[in-house]
Amino acid sequence: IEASIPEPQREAWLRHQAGGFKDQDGFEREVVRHVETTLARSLYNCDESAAYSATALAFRDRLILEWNRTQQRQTFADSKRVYYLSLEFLMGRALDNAMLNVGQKDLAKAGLSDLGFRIEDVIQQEHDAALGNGGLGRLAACFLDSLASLNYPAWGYGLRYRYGIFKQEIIDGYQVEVPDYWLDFNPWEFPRHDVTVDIQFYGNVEKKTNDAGKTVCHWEAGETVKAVAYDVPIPGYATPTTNNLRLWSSKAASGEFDFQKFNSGDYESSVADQQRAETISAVLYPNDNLDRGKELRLKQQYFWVAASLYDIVRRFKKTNRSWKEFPEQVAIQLNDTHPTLAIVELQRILIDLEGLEWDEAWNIVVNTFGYTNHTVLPEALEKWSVPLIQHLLPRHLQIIYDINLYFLQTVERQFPDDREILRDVSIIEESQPKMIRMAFLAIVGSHKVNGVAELHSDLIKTTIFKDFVRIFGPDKFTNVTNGITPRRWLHQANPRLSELIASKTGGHGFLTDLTALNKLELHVNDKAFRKEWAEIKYANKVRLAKHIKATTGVTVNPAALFDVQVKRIHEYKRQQMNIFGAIHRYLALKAMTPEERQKQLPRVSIFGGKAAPGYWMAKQIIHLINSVGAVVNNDKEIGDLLKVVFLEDYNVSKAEMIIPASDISEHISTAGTEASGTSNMKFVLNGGLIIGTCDGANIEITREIDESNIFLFGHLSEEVEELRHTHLYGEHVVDPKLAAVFAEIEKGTFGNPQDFAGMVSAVREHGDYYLVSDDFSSYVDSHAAVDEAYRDQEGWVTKCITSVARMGFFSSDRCINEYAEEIWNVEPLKVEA
Ligand code: Z2T
Repeated sequence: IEASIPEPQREAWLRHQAGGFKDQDGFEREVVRHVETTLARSLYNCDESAAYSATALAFRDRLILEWNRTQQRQTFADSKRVYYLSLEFLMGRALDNAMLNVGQKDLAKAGLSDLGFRIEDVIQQEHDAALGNGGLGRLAACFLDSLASLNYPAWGYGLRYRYGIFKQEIIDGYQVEVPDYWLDFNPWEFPRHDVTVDIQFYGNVEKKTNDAGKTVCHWEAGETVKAVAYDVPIPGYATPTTNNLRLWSSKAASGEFDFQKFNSGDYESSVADQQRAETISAVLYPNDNLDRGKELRLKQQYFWVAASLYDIVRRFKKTNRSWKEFPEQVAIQLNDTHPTLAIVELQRILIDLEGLEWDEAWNIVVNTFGYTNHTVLPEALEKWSVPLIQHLLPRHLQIIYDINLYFLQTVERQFPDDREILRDVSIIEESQPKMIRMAFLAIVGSHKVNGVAELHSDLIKTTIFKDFVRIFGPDKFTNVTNGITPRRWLHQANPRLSELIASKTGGHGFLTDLTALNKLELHVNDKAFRKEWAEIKYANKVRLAKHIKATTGVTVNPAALFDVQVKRIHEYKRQQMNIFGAIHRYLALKAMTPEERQKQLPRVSIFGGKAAPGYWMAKQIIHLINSVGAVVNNDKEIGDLLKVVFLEDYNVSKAEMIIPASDISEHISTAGTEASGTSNMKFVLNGGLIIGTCDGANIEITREIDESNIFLFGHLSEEVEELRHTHLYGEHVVDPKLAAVFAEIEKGTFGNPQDFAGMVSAVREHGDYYLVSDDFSSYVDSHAAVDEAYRDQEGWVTKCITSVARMGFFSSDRCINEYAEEIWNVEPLKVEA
């Protein structure tokens, strides 16, 4: 709008507007042009990597045109927008997704083949965009896909980390972390050097009188850092809508300290300042479900939040509306408490910079924000120390105190004789030092709070947030059960299955309305269909077997039952119980006669996942898995009957290969600890069954697919507290089968028992907080039931097809529509196809 082409010249402009390629020939021409000019190579030195780069650039050109049109259309329509604030976006690869979403993968496949390449190999060249830890970050990525596919005017806001989640290597059975420098060649981002925001830190606050004679607070910065926008286009599936993900990168603010020092000869310290500024967006914190309270992390949070809000407010101001209309134009969703400072920042903008009265400003703030909680684990609930906030963000601390004061005053009026509730719900915890409870601040500053699966949403209302339900009433709290995008997690990851489903359900409509999968139930007895279904699973297992051979050297039989647990390594997710179970199976096999052994079902126990670098117990679990594998996989007596493998560097693109190859996957968290889980949905959607506890979304999956199609075991969340109490204060007897496993570990069968002493003593001596012993025998029984069911191959296939047919509920499209209706009050922007 500021610098557009004058009317008379627009016609010429429009005549020359790039069109992107339209057919295979046009695509090939673009690829060759990019190889020869953009990449400065030729047909004599074009390898797969160059073919990838050129293909990506050709598709990027295409995306960019729709992206521009989408932004123009959304600006012109001037309707309410959604802003999804997330510190993590676990995007994975972009090329395959872009080709499928714009409907030109077949064309590209033919074009690349004509130029001498296999599209699968070209796709594999891309480095994952891994700006996230696990479920929370991948959920944000699925949401972006659904928002665009459903034509919602929506932006994601995040940080452009120079280093994403570390690359995991397994060396001598131990995890080693290698930095993930992913920006060498990234065609999917567009630097916007003209879109920058100065972000201030430290300094002090002064009271000043403004032009209207009112006293206002003025925050004098101690340090300023520049935020530079990098935009990533997000194409919707089968729609022209291409939304924007804006990632902020930190740079030294020019003119601040660098040039002064440079001129005075202090070059080195100028460079040091520059590097310090760039450190803010340098690295993703690699913790999943853990808060470590580091100052740099707080700087990241404020940097990102302040830049995003400045951007959002700037866009709103261009519409010349009155402030009270802000919540009718803007919905901001907080992905966990990481962006909670946005609440304080918006209040600061409104009262300090825009001159609104407190109450009017606060109304706007509360109506703008929604907060999603992703965990009840106490160690993951964010708290920031008051002295730290005082130092870094002095004005924000004052505002937080005021928010708390007004909040507690209303609570006091509501519950006049209850002293305890004031202490319990105070945003400030009266500890030494005082701490700010970010979840409480997020609740007070939002109009809706949601959990991510039914059990989880009930739990937050009855445990960690129960007092807030009394204060605000139950309607402020709601549930939105997580979902996954069927585009990536079925169509892209499992193309053959997607085609087979399309052939039986009347086309690819299920990709935009996943409930259409229910038509599959009509074909469950169709012989040819069942046969092809089984063949596809087998082919996916063959592909995984090749990967296992290539990366671990272990030969596995693709006809064996593939038993998969891939997710972040965490005690609450109980990979330790899984590996103890594998040891139990090994001991049982060893105790059998050769005749008995011959009757057993071969099994491959497959693990994958990263441990946070500072999580000692998680690393010990990885080491035990590898140590058990080293023994079992080389035991001649056992042969194919049991293999144990750990796949290194589990990430989104590996998930796309592993998940379609699973027969049974493990979702076995201690009841009440896994908020939802989302890989459980991906496995079932790909025709695998699950063994799991009554936790998170497993419960709703069971409700949808029927309990006859899932292997549930273990104690219920209501029982957990009492069991933990008994372990500590009553008598605690370790399950005898588990005791035998411990005895074997302590005999040294899997290497030095000292290496695994922590895992054993956590159960035996330290109260077994995660109830491994309590659930062990039902876990083992449940695995026996899995074996039994798998022997009946026909029955197994029936279970798988029936389950897939009933998974329609778990699309992230359903999930996003629920957010849009119940929390954001936004509507899709209709587009002509
Ligand atoms: C995370 O991945 C999750 C929760 C967190 O709480 C943090 C991280 Cl990094 C602070 C996961 C949950 O553990 C998982 O159950 C859930 O499915 C996922 O978020 C998405 O909601």
